[in-house]
Amino acid sequence: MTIKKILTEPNKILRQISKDVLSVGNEERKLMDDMLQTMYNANGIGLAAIQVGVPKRIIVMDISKDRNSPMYFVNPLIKNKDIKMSTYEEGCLSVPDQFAEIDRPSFCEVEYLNYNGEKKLLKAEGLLATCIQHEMDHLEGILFIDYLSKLKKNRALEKVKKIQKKNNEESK
Ligand code: K1U
Ligand code: ZN
Repeated sequence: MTIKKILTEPNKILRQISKDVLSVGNEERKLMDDMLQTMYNANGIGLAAIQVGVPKRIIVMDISKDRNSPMYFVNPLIKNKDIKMSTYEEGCLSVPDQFAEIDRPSFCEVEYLNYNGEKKLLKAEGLLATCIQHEMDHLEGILFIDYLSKLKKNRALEKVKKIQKKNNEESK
């Protein structure tokens, strides 16, 4: 398995709309394996394929404490969502070290294909619902900072650029 580079803001690739997967084969399963390793390595709870530069509608997640309950979503579709909203402090591996409270529907039902290409339905609430909606936004080129005011979004982006500059200087 390969640990891939996670793209960070600002990067136009992150703003692409990802394409449907026509069938779940070995290439997609290898991508899901690599994405999962990449996510675990970065201490994340979710990752969309576009974050490693692949514009396919594929997501991996693991919200368990012991990090041994991976979930794989191919071509996920929201079938139903609550009008009731929940607030969660979100982060994103593509917007390093920035966190903000974001409101999202507190419950959703998602239809998707699993690792073996079988059709499944997931009823999600709590962190699971928040995470799957955050990851599905990535498939549309949307980042959680897009929900913030212009001022807060620009502040977050400036901080990310500063961190990146510092990291680049340290690695020289
Ligand atoms: O980059 C990503 O899409 C992954 C992201 C997923 C996510 C976290 C929190 C709320 C919604 C979606 C992360 O894993 S950020 C990593 C992180 O620091 C974190 C981990 C667990 C809970 C909160 C943040
Ligand atoms: Zn994210």
